[in-house]
Amino acid sequence: MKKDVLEALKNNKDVFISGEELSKKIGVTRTAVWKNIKQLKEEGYEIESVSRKGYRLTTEPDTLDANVLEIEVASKHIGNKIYHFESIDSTNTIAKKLATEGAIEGTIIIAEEQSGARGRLGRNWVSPNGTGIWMSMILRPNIEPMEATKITQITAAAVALAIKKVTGCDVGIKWPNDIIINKKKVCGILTEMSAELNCVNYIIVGIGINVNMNLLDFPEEIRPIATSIKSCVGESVSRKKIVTEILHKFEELYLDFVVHKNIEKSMNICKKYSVTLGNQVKIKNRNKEIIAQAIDLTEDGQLLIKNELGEIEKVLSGEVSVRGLTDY
Ligand code: BTX
Repeated sequence: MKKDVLEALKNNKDVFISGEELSKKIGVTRTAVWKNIKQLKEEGYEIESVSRKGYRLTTEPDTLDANVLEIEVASKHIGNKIYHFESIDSTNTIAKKLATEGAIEGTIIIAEEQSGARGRLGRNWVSPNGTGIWMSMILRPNIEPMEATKITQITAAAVALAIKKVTGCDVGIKWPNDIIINKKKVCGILTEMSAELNCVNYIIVGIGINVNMNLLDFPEEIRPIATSIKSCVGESVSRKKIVTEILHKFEELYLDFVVHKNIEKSMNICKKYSVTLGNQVKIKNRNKEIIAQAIDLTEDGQLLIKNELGEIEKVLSGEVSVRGLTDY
């Protein structure tokens, strides 16, 4: 019911809506309306109440509350169900649990803070309270397990476009899973999968974005390699707007891939924003380390490199540093 009251207020932003109108619209008593307004105010919404005129929403907090996000995203597919947590260990872990219990494709798990967030290969991901976007998406694409790398590329394309659109920041995609600003990491993507030999049960895509942190909010050891959107823009930015834009862009690119089997649009975005292509890269894979020239991305989301012997090789995954273009 709180969601209905909020939705009615948001749809009438900056104009008054009477308690009576609200109660009729939502089908509850005026006392119930009043109670919900009180609760919304406690959550940080600024709602003006004037007798004989009613209520008017003036300012919204930058919360990632599920009710608000569901209204904003208004999605048919990605974001059709949103779970919001104040503090959890990892949105990917919760997403896996929900996926195992049957959660539908498009379900989003988002948290204000993570205490045990994961990066690739068991590394950790710093996720302080209220300043970032820490979220996971549950997907159930009808694809071969080998194709999961494409999902990471689709996500990178969606995140890069969304950050660019909402903030105007100059973003780059460092293959395969980082978004960078000013040579530093602003976002990491972690794709995890449950699959049989030739079919995918579900894919969890975890997205971590540093939005409103100051440099000193990062632990000392990652300060040289991490940045935030706030550091780029110079002021705090609405996390809600970024999340909404990511989910819209992702839905468009993802459906293009799973419904129309078209990955070209996403790969073109990845190529356009790539900071990897055309540069000399160092690739660490297990115990091997090679220096090579990054020349292209394949339709499968793999990196094509030319090694020191002039041979062309495909790289499926690995730790990549781009010489001179990223600080890590
Ligand atoms: P990655 O393995 O590519 O990057 C992890 C490395 O990045 C760390 O070892 C550290 O050096 C650095 N790092 C850690 N935290 C940050 C940060 N906040 N900003 C910049 N650099 C950092 C990248 O893995 C994938 C990260 C995915 C995180 C999301 S958050 C939502 C979801 N839940 C979850 O547990 N993981 C994902």
